[in-house]
Amino acid sequence: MRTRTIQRRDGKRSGSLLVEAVVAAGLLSLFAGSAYLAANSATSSYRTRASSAHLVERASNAADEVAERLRPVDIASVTAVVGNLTLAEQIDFTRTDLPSGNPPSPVQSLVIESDPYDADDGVDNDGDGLIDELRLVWYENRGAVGERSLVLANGITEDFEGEIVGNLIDDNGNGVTDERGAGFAFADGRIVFLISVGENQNDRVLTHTLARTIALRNTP
Ligand SMILES: [Ca+2]
Ligand SMILES: [Ca+2]
Ligand SMILES: [Ca+2]
Ligand SMILES: [Ca+2]
Repeated sequence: MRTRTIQRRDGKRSGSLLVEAVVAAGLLSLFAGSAYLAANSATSSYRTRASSAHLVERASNAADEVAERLRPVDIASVTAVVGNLTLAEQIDFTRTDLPSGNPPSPVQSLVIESDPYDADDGVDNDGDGLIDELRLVWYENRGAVGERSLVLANGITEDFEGEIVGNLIDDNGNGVTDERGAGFAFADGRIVFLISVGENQNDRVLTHTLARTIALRNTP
């Protein structure tokens, strides 16, 4: 069973300023030298400690949903809201490929957020075997009139596979420190979507991790 450190969140989220920034500069430099990206230049699954076809499908479906929404997008329209100063846990973007004369494209967002049925308290509140799990949600006009949303993935592990969040150590050696269970990185005009999903099977928490590099509309 996966072991966890659960007394590590104190103040972390409240102290993590949501800094909106143009994507390329900071995160690109963060990931450019990463051995992780070097080993994952294309779609890949790796470090599967224990898995199942169902878990593989869940991770793959989530990546498909992200890729479908990002491929038509101009990278220049993407901004990242950096939640934990490692992987971006929210990206906002608009469509710029629509015919002229159309109304302005609404702002879309892809957000990694807490599962509303399992508060961030170190307890498995909903009894599904995962503690404080996350989910991936697509929004249109988030927080504004006419907001629409769709949950794209549930059961994202709180921490990325092999990582313990909050100890300032890159436990899994992927070049990123204290990353949570899913997020977005940027490299060479592409977006890298990373996700660890988990589920309880016979009182064992199985996990599967996937990284997918997505070329956007104007990626060279
Ligand atoms: Ca909880
Ligand atoms: Ca849970
Ligand atoms: Ca790491
Ligand atoms: Ca760590």
